[in-house]
Amino acid sequence: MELEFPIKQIVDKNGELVDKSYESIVTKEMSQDFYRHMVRIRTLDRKCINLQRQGRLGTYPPIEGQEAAQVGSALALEDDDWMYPTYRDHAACNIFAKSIYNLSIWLGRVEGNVPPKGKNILPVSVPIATQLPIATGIAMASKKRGSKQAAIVYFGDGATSEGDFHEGLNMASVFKAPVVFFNQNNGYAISVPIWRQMNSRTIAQKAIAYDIPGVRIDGNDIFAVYFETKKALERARNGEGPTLIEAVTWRYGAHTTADDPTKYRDQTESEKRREFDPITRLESFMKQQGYADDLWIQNVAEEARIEIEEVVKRLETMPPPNVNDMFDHIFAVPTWTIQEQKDRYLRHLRGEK
Ligand SMILES: Cc1ncc(C[n+]2csc(CCOP(=O)(O)OP(=O)(O)O)c2C)c(N)n1
Ligand SMILES: [Mg+2]
Repeated sequence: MELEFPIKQIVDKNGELVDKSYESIVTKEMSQDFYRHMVRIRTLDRKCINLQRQGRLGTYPPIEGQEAAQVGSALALEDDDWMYPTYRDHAACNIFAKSIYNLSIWLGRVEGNVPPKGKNILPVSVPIATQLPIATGIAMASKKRGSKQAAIVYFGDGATSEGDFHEGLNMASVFKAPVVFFNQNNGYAISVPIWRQMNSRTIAQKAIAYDIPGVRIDGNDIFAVYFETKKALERARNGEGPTLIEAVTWRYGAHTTADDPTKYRDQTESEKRREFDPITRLESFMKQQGYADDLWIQNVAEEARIEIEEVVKRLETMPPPNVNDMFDHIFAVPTWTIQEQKDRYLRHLRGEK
C-alpha cells in the first residue's frame, strides 16, 4: 500500500527540488510568501505556549511541525470557499482569513470563532470527526446552488477511526460533493500512536473504499501541499467530486498544553524529526535558489515578532469571557435541557441552591 500511495514531494528535506516539473512554477515570490506565513505561524504558536504557561491563555493545542500542511492548504483556497477546521487548525484559519482572529477561543471568548466578514470559516470542531459529514453537506449545498465554492475539511489521523469519517466520505462520493478531505497525519491521537489505532498502512488508501482519489503527500513540503490541494479543489469545482489528501507530518510538542508527551513517547526521538522540518527545508531551498539570504530571513523573523506582539496586546484588552456564551450559542433557541443547565449554573455562581 505504501507503494501504491507513494508520498508526493516537490522539495525534499535538504531543500532540493526533486520534482523538476515544478522548476519554473515555484517562483521566488511564492517561496517568500510561503516562508513568511510559516514563520508568522510558528512565532504565534510559540508565543501562545508561553502565554499559557504564564496563565495568560487557557489550554492551547500546539501546531509546531504542521505549519506547511496548514499554510499550504489554506493558501490553495479561493476567497469564497468554505473551511471547516478542528481545534488544531488555527493556522489554516488565520491564513485563509488573512487575519489572526481566533486566539481568544483559548480564553473562552466567542469572538475567537467569528471570522472576518465574508470568510466562510466554521467554528472549530472539538468532537472528533463530526465536522466531516457537515462539510459534505455544505459542499452539496454549494453544488445545488450552482456555485463554484468548494469546501475543505481538516481532521487528524485519529479521526479516521470514527464512524463520521466514513459517513462523510461515502456521502461525498455518492453525491460528488465538491469537498476536499484534508487529513493531517501527525502520528498521534493524543497518546495513541497511529499503529495502535489502525491496521491500514496509509490513510490515503481508505479512499479506495469510496472510489475517490486518495493522495499521500509530504505534509512538511509546502509546495506539495499547496499544489496537490489546488488540484483537488479544481477537481471539486469541475464537478469531479471529493478527494482525500493525507498530509504526512509530525507534531513535535504536546497534544495540548494539558498533555505531557513524555508519558507516552521519547521526546528526543520526536525532536530528531526536525530533520524534516517544513521551515528549515524551505529556507535551504530558498538559499540554494538565491531567493533568500540571512538578512532577509532575520527581517522576516523580526516582522513576525512585532506582528504577534501587537496581536497579543489586542487580545489582552478583551474583557473576561461571559459565562452565558457557553450556553447561548449552541441553538438559536436553547433546548430546555440547555436552559436548565444554564439556570442551574448561574444559581451556583450566585451561591444559591
Ligand atoms: C468524539 C470524540 N471522542 C474523543 C475525543 C477526545 N479527543 C480529543 S483530541 C483526540 C485525538 C484526536 O487525534 P487526531 O484526530 O489525530 O487529531 P490531532 O489531535 O492529532 O490533531 C481525542 C480522542 C473528542 N474530542 N471527541
Ligand atoms: Mg493526530
